[in-house]
Amino acid sequence: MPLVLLANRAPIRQTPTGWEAALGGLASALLPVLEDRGGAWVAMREPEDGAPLMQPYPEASPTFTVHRVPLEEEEFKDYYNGMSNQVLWPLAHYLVNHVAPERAFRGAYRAVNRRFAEAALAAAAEVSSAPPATSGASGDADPVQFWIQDYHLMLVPELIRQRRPGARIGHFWHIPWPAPEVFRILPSARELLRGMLGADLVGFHTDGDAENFRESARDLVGATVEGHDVLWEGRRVRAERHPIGIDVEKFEAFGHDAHIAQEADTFRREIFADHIVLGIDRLDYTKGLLLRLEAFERFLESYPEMHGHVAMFQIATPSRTGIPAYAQLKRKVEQAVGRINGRFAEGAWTPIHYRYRAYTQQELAALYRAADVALVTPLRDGMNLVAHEFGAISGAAMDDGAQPGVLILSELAGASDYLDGAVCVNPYDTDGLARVLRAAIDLPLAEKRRRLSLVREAVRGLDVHAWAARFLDRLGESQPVASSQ
Ligand code: ADQ
Repeated sequence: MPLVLLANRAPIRQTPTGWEAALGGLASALLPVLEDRGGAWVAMREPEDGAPLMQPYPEASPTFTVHRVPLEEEEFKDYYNGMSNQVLWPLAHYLVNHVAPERAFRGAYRAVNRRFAEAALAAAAEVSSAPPATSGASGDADPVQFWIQDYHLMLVPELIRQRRPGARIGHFWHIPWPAPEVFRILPSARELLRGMLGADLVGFHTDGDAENFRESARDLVGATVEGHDVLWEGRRVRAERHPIGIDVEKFEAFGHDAHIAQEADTFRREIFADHIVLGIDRLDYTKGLLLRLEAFERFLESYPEMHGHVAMFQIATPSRTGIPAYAQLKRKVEQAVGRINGRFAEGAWTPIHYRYRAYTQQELAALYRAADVALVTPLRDGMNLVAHEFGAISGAAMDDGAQPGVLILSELAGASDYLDGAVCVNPYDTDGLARVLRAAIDLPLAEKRRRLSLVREAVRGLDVHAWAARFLDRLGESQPVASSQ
């Protein structure tokens, strides 16, 4: 059955030698599915981007089409920087003080969602010669499945449902879903919820997020909740946990790679410390960078015997640079790094090494391999794949005789529901984090091994290819009509 996938970003990018798969996990998981089933991927086209609006892919023997929805400058600012990333993103992460008033952004969000839905419907009409079912009655199987990704496209399921009532529509929500009392802050909360309830299956990373969604539907639009299902307008909407993971095979191969091992050794020598503490994040206020730096400062204050022996290596990837809060965070992080280094650096030892740029996956792999401790301390996170990547690479390297790394993980990240073996912390507790870091460095080798093995087993159980297959299987099973309401 053909698949029409909708996501904010396209899964392919242009390189000097032609178009190829983008780096993210989503593209690597879903491109093979689309190549196998045929269909389309609908994404936005940013202003100034010259990518084709319709592009058969792969170039050599196309099996599906990438459709791009072109956005004008103002529309992009309001839909993407505005509604998506200054309203929905901070709200979902419970950072209410970052939420901008939605009034100015709502119109563009609606318009762009409508254009995505139109593009998806046009793509569906192209890939299926059979006419779409005209009613939602069971037996009217629509020959196309739709899968919508994330918070940029909340209104799309309902818009598709209105035109193809018998379609199977899935939506995956990659970030946390807040408690109803937080979600209802948005003036358009009900409209957004109704949009998502056009789906048959709504996936989240954790049970807690799925439960918050069901409760929001019950409390805000009066839907009926029955187990994991929401009964809405004569249909059954499943809201359940479908935790994502990484491409395990690829990251474990990085962990066994001799060249990457060599790079890791070189890096360790250059850092000039016995213990390396690693942070890798998009520069985003949800990732807890400032409090992490503060915790490291407490650590240096409390444990002077560690001076000269421990160094933190923090990478921040530029992200959403058009939004003022991100530019402000960048300045604050730079100030904190400067303050701490100015206060504690001695001789050849620098306590914090900070880099503000994107790295290749191979470069990141060398850092993961070299690290003694990974600090993954978001204030909230849907899942957090950095934790998975570290577990896979450090775990594989341990098999080849490398020192096992310790994962320190925020209990407010979805990953903490799954990665047994991680040392869990409250990212707001800087004193606690400093103590945990001290203890992690001194953990006995056997305990480090035991913990890392647990992390790695959990990472293996959440492979991204299995995630996509499980979600789509489940979508295929969904019954378009509710049994009772
Ligand atoms: P993100 O918020 O982007 O994703 P995360 O899951 O941690 O967060 O993924 C970040 C990715 O970016 C990782 O693959 C990492 O390797 C990569 N990365 C980080 N720094 C980099 C750098 N300097 N250079 C290159 N790559 C870098 C959202 C949600 C998460 C959820 C995912 C998937 O916020 O909670 O886990 O979607 O659903």
